[in-house]
Amino acid sequence: MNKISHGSHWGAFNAIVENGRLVGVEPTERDTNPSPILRGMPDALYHGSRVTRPAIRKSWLAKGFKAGGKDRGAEPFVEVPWDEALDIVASELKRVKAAYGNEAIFAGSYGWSSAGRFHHAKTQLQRFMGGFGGFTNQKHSYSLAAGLAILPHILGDHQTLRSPSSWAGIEQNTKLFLAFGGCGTKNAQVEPGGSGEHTAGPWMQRLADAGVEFISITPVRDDTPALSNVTWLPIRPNTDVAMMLALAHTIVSEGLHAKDFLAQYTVGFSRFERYLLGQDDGTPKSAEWAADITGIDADYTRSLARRMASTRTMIATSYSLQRGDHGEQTFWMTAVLGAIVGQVGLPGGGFGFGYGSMHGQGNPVTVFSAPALSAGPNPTGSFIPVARISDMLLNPGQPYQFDGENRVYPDTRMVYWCGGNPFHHHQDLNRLIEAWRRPETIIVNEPWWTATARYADIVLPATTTLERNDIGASSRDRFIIAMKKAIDPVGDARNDYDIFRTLARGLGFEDKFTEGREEMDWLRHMYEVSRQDAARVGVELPNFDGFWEQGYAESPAPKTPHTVLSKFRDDPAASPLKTPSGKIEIFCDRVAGFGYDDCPGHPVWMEPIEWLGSDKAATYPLHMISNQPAGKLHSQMDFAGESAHLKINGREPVLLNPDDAARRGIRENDIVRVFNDRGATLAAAVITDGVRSGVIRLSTGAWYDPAEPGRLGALDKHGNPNMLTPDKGTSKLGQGPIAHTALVDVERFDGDPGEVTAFNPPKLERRQ
Ligand SMILES: Nc1nc2c(c(=O)[nH]1)N[C@H]1C(S)=C(S)[C@@H](COP(=O)(O)OP(=O)(O)OC[C@H]3O[C@@H](n4cnc5c(=O)[nH]c(N)nc54)[C@H](O)[C@@H]3O)O[C@H]1N2
Ligand SMILES: Nc1nc2c(c(=O)[nH]1)N[C@H]1C(S)=C(S)[C@@H](COP(=O)(O)OP(=O)(O)OC[C@H]3O[C@@H](n4cnc5c(=O)[nH]c(N)nc54)[C@H](O)[C@@H]3O)O[C@H]1N2
Ligand SMILES: [Mo]
Repeated sequence: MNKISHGSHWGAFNAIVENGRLVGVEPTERDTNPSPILRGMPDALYHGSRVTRPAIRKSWLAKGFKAGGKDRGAEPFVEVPWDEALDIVASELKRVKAAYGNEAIFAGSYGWSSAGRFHHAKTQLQRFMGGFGGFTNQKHSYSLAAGLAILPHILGDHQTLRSPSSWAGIEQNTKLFLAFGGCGTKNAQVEPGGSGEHTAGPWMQRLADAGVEFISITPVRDDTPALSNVTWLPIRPNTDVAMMLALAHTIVSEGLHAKDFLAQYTVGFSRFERYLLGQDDGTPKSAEWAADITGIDADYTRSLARRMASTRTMIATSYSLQRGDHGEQTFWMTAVLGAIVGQVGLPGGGFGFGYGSMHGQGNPVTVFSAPALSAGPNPTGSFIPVARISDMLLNPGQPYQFDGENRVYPDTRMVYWCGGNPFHHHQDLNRLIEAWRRPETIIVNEPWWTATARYADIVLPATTTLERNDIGASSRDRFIIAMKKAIDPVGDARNDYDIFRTLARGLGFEDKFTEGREEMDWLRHMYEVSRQDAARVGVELPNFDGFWEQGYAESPAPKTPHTVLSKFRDDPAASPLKTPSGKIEIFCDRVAGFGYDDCPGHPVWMEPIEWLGSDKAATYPLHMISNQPAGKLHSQMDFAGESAHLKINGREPVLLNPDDAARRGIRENDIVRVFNDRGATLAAAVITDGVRSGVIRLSTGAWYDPAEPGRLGALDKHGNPNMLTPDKGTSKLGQGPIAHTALVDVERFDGDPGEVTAFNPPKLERRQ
């Protein structure tokens, strides 16, 4: 038996290997709070849904791109040898490039793939495509599109988001912690580059022990752990800006606002104040005004506001709030509320984003660059905002607006996805399926037969992280993890690096792609670059061999807590923000100058396209929250371990309030149909007073499992919430996804739900 050091998005661990087979996984000794996601790995590795050989959709193999896209997802695949598959891919690449140019190749390939920084699938694809002359990319992320777009305008950059004040400073200073969207610990067990130990759970306990009081403002109780000192405020979804305005209104109208701070560190308060007090529109944004919108008692809001003004308060907003319609406003208003309270830049005060959303949030930031592979330049410069994929495919050549620019969608002929799952992550999957029929050729590298693979033309089997050597690292984690190869590739799977290297060889740019390095040369190179950078700031890391031997490298925790914007507070002239004014832009001329009706010059409450206060609620009276799943990362390993364990008779659980269930005659564990005019899905009812009435929670990640594969509008059998979510941008500014904005209804399903078949591979034929 061998124990082999490895790492994942859900933490570092040891792979236990016997006779070349993975037989178990165990968390490292260091990790006092391991993630439940880990235990699915052995099952997932050898699962029947692995792609084991290159496969081509039957009619595409016969007719090439002339096969057309309407039967994607419905046809069998034919397995072919690697050489043949790669020759076909190379000639398709050449054909599309020659006929339509590199912009016609969409390789944005959004997705998390694995924690390893070298075999990072999307980066490998984009390095390859860059060498091939370029592609159309995606900008920003599904996680944070609206927030990433708005913050540079109002705060100059992303530092308040990427490195919010550390837990240590909160423990020592904060009295009141306002958690919009809650402050959960399960989401915070996950990090793009992995982590050496899980810190958020232990930190939350320490904060509770230190007497920090949490106000958890969210429709779902378990968004914040059940610690002492937690008050749950079950707000109506997507109304947080109204609540924040009401808090600001009380503070300002009672003269409790930080007038000196506002004068010295911000611009535009007086314009905003007119709006807040209703001096132009006749509507003061008072606690009473907000109560009708949010469902939160006005007296409570007022007393909370007074406490915020008189005690050290952290105003924390989770990522989730900006994944709703007008999501930009939630982050902007968070910063404005923080400025009004006036504790920005003080330890434990001000505002922060994403505590409880991601492992790194609140962790100390390393002062050197973590090992990483660069994708290099994209010669075309072409991109779309991350979540506008269906819009792009459906509307080639059409204009759209984005962050002050007038842009045009490219004409996409080929899609290449490597390391992501749009049939998991994108909203309104029926619309995606329609859009997905348009390109001539779709190529996917995948370890598993996800819906994205099944709806492709050419599927190349990729290894998983345990089948290769890699390095896991993040700038917000003290550990660099050696991810050592534990087993040989499953089936005929190949590393993405090797797939692209072979393609690059055929296309004449292998040396440019590999830079003459093999896998271990790359790891050594990436590590050494980082080690030298660390040495420059006085952090001594072991050399590569020492690191690899030990299985990890550790850098010391900083002695003093980090407080975001403290330099700006200490000396705003010497350390101005990178905004035009150098200050926090409460009113932003640049944003106002864009003239967008859905993102004006200061934060405002705007009704989302769907919410419990809208007319549409008469037809679809329940607001669906589709949060991140507890048992898995997105769609990964949905069929294994904790994720499988949390399903009810194989279907995804949907949380319903007892009143909403009783009104519909729904009992515990009933199969229910969740539906609206975009689609429908089957899930299993869990009845709990832990969700606000009028709200349901169906976590993301259940693999799309159509009752009639390939048919538009087919019923999904398995609980995928993206059957129901709207595919619209947050605003013209951010164009981010709005997954947390969706009205639905639920009914008991008495028909034949059919078997869950998502995890069976498609029909595979062997070559005649
Ligand atoms: N309704 C709703 N939808 C959402 C969200 C929501 O809150 N609600 N959240 C959104 C957010 S924040 C995100 S980040 C996205 C996540 O969306 P994704 O990142 O697309 O989701 P994953 O399931 O992690 O997809 C990664 C894919 O990469 C594959 N993979 C793993 N390792 C490798 C490898 O080495 N090589 C290759 N080629 N492939 C590999 C996995 O099998 C998997 O299919 O979802 C978004 N979608
Ligand atoms: N276990 C696990 N952890 C993960 C992931 C995973 O897939 N699995 N994914 C990771 C990724 S990629 C990301 S981006 C982060 C995302 O981190 P977040 O965006 O913070 O996560 P969510 O789970 O979407 O939402 C958190 C909670 O916000 C609440 N919420 C939703 N809408 C509203 C609203 O309008 N108002 C209020 N007040 N609350 C609302 C919901 O009740 C929800 O449970 O999580 C990361 N962590
Ligand atoms: Mo995300």
